[in-house]
Amino acid sequence: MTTLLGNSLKLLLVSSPLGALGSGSGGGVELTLRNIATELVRRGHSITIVATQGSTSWGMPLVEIAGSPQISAQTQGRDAPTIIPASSVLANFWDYVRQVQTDFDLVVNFAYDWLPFYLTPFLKIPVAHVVSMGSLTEAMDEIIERVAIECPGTIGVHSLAQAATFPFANHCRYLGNGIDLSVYDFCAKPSPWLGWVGRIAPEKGLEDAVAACQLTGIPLKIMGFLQHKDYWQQILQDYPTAPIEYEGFLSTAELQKCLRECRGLVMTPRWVEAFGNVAIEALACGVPVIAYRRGGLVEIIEDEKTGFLVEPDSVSGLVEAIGKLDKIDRYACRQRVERDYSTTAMGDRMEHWFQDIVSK
Ligand code: HBI
Repeated sequence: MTTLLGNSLKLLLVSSPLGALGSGSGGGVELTLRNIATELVRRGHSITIVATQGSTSWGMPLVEIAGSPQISAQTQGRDAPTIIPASSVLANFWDYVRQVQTDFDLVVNFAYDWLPFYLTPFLKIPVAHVVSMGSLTEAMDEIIERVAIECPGTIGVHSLAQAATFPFANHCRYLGNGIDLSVYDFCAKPSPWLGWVGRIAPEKGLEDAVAACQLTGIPLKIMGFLQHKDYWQQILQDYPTAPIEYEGFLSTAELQKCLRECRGLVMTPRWVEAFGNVAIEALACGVPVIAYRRGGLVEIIEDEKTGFLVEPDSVSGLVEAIGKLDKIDRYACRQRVERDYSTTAMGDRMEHWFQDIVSK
């Protein structure tokens, strides 16, 4: 079987060890892995997904592995030690990879964890690492840099801003990201409310979006995985009269049905978002994005054209941008995603990357 760029590859995609694919606990990586896998199958490559027991694989070949999940990397301090729990699902993932590696051309690692990077030189086949976050700990920076130098061209990042957080920025391969535009319906005439989408956790800064809606009186629909219950309760206590509604953790189809109707999406990251999948999902529906000028979002949103980039952590900046939403041409938002973030555009970047690694 040959594909656009040569013969088809046998790819082993190893998921994030946080929780089951489809549960939301893996955050943006779940959508990223799904879109990459689906697009590469469409291009004639063969895919096998390794993920935690209870995962969905959207109809693609899946190997479910049991074991204890990793602690979320962004909850650790910069000097956090590498922790591997008893009966670690991550260690079980890579035991499996070692056993079957000769049946594949390339492993694609989606875990932001020390072990897959450390094991890379021990394996017989190459590993392409899709790094899902910016710099978080010394131990991760050190082990990713070692692989970046020993296995040149195998460290993939979603944005230049994310690469810039690492001391080895110039060793990173830009991947961007991509979504299947056919599942996002353009909406020309929005409803009056605003949207906020993401894991409900401190690094996502939801309280600022709630504060801005309290000030403007514009209702806010909140969608996403309720990861941090105390954090959510604190917001409800601090803003008892804010016009907010929690819609729950939604499937992509349900998410876009609600998201597309929003006048605008508000993104309030406290940290360097490696990319901002939610931003391209909103833009695909014609929804302008108001975001703090931070991380990968700066490369996605064109200020005053497809949304507004706001002074980081400035609620008044959010309020001012909300007042200007009607200036944005909603169709320009859709066109931006069609140009750079379709699964075709992303698939080209991934296919070139994988072929470059395998041909070395
Ligand atoms: N933490 N330890 C660890 N491993 C991951 O793969 C990981 C994580 N935290 C968050 C995360 N992945 C995903 O939500 C990324 O999409 C951000």
